[in-house]
Amino acid sequence: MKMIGTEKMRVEDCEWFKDFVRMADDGYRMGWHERNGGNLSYRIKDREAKEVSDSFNASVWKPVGAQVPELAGEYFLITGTGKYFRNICIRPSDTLGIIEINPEGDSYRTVWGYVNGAEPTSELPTHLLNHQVKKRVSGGTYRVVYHAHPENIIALTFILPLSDEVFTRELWGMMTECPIVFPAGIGVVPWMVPGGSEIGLKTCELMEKYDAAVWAHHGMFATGVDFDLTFGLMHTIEKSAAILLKQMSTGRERLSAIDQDQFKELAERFRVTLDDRFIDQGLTERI
Ligand code: 2HA
Ligand code: ZN
Repeated sequence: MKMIGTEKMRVEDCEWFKDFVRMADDGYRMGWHERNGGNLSYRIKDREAKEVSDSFNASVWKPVGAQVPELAGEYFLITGTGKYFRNICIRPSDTLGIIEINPEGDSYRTVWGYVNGAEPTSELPTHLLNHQVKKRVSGGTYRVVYHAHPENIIALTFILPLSDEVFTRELWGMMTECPIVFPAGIGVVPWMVPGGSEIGLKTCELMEKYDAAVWAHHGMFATGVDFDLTFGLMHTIEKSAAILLKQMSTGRERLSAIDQDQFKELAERFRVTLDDRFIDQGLTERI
């Protein structure tokens, strides 16, 4: 029977839930989630949370390990700690959970999922701190935070200087669409211990300006309005990193490249603002 207006749904039947599961599975198939590597979270819309609230069963409040007052009362669908991305599509209620943030923004409780007793990802502080920043700077449109371990971008963190300028300049230069896909550039976090608020605070500082941040010798965080844009951003950056590594591996000199004027043409044609510090032609030579 179809009820109008206040229709109640099973979490597993919601489009946003299916899209989350499909994105996680796509990431696994890309090879970005060995073992329990990586994590994914989605800030659920109020209307979507209401539709499934009948299936919520609240557990006890626990500390987030960070202050996220701007996320008070929000619900998140988020991967569980120790869970394998390759199992998400076959065991979603075991590998995923929905959490609610308390009114003070310092604690969370599980309201759905983690049926075998798991907790949210060890990267919960970074996810929530990134959501808080992106919600604020995007006027509430950003909803997805994604962490993966793509091999080419990780490899680059061993051979390029760990700076936003060099990573952005090099990756933009590999594929014409890159400056259009991430016109603000990307940030780089030096090696830090994962899983705490310290790395979360450093990452969310970068998320004030960028949609993606590389974690040296570890992986990458990408954020976006929806699953397509966030997955697409991770995919584009990783592909560009692969092209850079391939051309470096040949040991041959570059005979041509996208030049400064061509970047300007791109910016005009696609109406994006490209920061000059990322298209400094001298930079590549200075590496
Ligand atoms: O194991 O990727 O950074 C999950 C992670 C931690
Ligand atoms: Zn990781």
